[in-house]
Amino acid sequence: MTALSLELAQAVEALQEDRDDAIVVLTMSAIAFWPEVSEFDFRLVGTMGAAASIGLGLALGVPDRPVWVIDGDGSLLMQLGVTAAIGDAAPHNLVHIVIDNAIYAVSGGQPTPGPRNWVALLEGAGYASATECRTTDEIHDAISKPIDGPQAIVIRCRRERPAYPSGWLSVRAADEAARLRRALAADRL
Ligand SMILES: Cc1ncc(C[n+]2csc(CCOP(=O)(O)OP(=O)(O)O)c2C)c(N)n1
Repeated sequence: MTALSLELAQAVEALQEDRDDAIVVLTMSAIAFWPEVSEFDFRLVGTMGAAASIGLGLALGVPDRPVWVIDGDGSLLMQLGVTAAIGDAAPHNLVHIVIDNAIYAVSGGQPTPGPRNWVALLEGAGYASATECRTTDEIHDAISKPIDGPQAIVIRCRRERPAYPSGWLSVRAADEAARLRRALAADRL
């Protein structure tokens, strides 16, 4: 098995290149390296594990747009039950992207108790498909597939704590929710 070489920032930049008209809920390190914030983004700082629940609600409420959740492996593990809820509700437009760097990077780099096989776990929860990516080409390839049922993309990154830009944590969930609500309301006029 080759060593993992993909940097988290590279993975996140590759994702933004392909976001098109998706609503994107992102949490943890992904927020720090998301190149440009759109009115259709919801950045969740803290509340570990809630990003996927918020994304599930959005996917059900806005069925005509793709909804992406960019999650951390540690965060998802904190509220793994949401995967069964996603499998059960089966929103056709949800893409659950798990950034698996095998650590809790934000809180200092402690190892996460990652599952042996994320793909099997997410398929077992009822996702229509689950794909593992280790390069930006694999990410573009996985994202370009038509969404049909909840889709999981697990991105295996280097196990390292990135150098965070200053001030990246100053994001308020209430502001994020208000901006996204305004954008969705304007979109429906
Ligand atoms: C319930 C709870 N426990 C612990 C924390 C402290 N904490 C904040 S961020 C974080 C790590 C998040 O890890 P992960 O989701 O894998 O994302 P990464 O930091 O690797 O980007 C932890 C443990 C928290 N916010 N909430």
